[in-house]
Amino acid sequence: MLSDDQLQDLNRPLLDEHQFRYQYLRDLLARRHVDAQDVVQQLNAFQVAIPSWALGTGGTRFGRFSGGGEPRSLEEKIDDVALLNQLNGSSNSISLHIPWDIPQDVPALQQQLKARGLTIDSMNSNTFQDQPGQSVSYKFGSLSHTDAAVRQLAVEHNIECVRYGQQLGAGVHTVWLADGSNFPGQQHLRRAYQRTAESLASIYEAMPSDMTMLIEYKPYEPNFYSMVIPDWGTSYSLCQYLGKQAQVLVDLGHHLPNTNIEQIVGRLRHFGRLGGFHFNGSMYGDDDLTTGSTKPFQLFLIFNELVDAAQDDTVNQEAAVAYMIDASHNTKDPLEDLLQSVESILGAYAKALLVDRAALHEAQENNDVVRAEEILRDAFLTDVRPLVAESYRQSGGALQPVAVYRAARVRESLIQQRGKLSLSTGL
Ligand SMILES: [Mn+2]
Repeated sequence: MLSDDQLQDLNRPLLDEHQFRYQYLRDLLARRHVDAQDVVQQLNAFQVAIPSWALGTGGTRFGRFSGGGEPRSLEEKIDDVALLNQLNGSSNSISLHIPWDIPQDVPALQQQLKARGLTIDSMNSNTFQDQPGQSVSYKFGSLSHTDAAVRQLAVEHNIECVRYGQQLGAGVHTVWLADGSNFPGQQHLRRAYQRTAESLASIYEAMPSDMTMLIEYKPYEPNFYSMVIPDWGTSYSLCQYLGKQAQVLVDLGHHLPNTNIEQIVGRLRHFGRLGGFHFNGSMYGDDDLTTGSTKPFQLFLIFNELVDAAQDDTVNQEAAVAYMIDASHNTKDPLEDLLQSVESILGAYAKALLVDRAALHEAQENNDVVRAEEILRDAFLTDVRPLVAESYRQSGGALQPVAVYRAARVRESLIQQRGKLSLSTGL
């Protein structure tokens, strides 16, 4: 982390222009009867969890190009998230992946988290690859496998994740399955679903009453003919089968091209089954690009649904939505990418907060298509960067996190400490 003095020194040359731009936007919004400080406060409260696996360079099927200075241990991953949170005030939790992040010393880890002002957000199980010495293989599936011994191993692994989560205070256990088939006839489609439901029930029963199970879906990859949980409908049906503590997780990259994701979000909020998000950017599939880099309007429309539901008394507000980033990059400095991603998310949220909901409702009721669309476009096209920067400032962060990160030469010092070829993920 940077010292407070260092951060203030780096902010100082940026402050004058920031205040000019923020004042202008505040006056502009006041004319529309929007209180800028009110929006900034909601941004201040918004937190998005950082996944441990995004802190290092991700691999592809073809190669991996390390950027250097990557965290070598869970402790160093926590240090990196603490730095991100210091810069943007919006990343105060971390998602762990088991077995990549098995804690060696739980009390010491808890102490480190506390000292850094961080919490563990979610535990993520891994049955998409075999671990060294594993007794049976996940090659043909895990929770859905035809062999009861494989299913048992996968269930036990998930329960192990739940137990680590309990020790570390994680409120969420996330299940994403790679299970499926590559060829027609390979797998009995109904029976694979049934076996998965039963395996999930065994895990669900082992969860404490204050933990949420998030069930993530994905239409293809690594299996290309069928995935056992390919879509939100399947996730939703499994949640219905399991009970109230099961919720659907929407990963933005886990849809077929041109899917109307905002509509899925609206539906799941309506049913009280939207439990979490994995933010990333997608051009074609599970590309894991920077959030907001390719389809910023879609990201805004998703937040528009979330804000609309949050402000609607008829929508069940009980279930909390866990916001997480799920990405892994091959070309960018991972920390710069995460700062960009969080900034895009905050920007989309801020724009959604600017939508004139009463006017939009009226236009919708009157079937005024153009007016309704213009209301959304007006909010989307507002430059909200001063609101986001003000939120950073009020949280004690950097006015421009990426610029400050570079000016502080953070990567260079991490390379000095950790070396050029350090490795952090199991990907
Ligand atoms: Mn995901």
